Amino acid sequence: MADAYRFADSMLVMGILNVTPDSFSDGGQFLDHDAAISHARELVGQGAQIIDVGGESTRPGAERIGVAEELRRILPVVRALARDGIRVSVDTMNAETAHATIDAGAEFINDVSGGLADPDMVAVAAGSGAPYILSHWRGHSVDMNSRAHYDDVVVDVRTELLGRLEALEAGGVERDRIILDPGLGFAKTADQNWEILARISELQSLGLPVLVGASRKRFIAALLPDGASMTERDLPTAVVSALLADAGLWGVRVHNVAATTVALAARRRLG
Ligand code: PMM
Repeated sequence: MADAYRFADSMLVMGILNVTPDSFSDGGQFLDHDAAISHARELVGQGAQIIDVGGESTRPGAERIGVAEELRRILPVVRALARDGIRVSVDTMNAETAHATIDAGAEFINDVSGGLADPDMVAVAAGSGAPYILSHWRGHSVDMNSRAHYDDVVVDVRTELLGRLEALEAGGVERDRIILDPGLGFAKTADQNWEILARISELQSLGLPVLVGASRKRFIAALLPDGASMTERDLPTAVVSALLADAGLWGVRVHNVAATTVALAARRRLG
């Protein structure tokens, strides 16, 4: 993998910046561009090495928005962060958005659909030269829960990721700029998410860096008492981050960067 995005000595922490009115855990908080930019700076101060900027919610049941609205939400934010020297990934399923934000200084394409949602994405990823985060995905959020049927979730996710990896390579995205992500919560039940985490080495055995996004998701919330707040999900998220660091993961994508940074610091002292 190219040195520019290898984080060899420790696990990378990617801070989430959802510039959306409706994301499940932080929707509406950072819709204002200035609020979004200052939150990103705060996350960097807390230890995030990359800020993942998204303008379209993928919460279960979410409706799609158009590219114009997505770009209106995120493009000025991406531009401002890149100008600050902050490494940005763009969380989008749209080729046009990926193209415009890479032009504006984003460094990574984070496509939760693994190139399946937009037929032009593979070509844009190929032409951009940018590292591409390839997630496991079976369909849009509006009905993804009905697609959570697997013989063996880890084997099936691995096989489907491998299929997309081959398609991306055939389309001109070199293997050494692909990062794999099991897409926790995307067409997966709570038990399936835990199974994937427990057997993450089976995905790592494909020989590519692996990123995981467990932060604040419902299967994490299920560890807490009923009625626990969204921010209470940050403690179990941080614990999972530390355990994944033990597994040699490339990175975690989290909302509360400070909590994960502290968990990783504790792990380092023990390691
Ligand atoms: N999850 C969400 C959005 N983007 N990107 C990657 N690479 N992996 C994920 O698991 C992932 C993602 C949904 O969560 P959010 O609404 O909190 O951003």
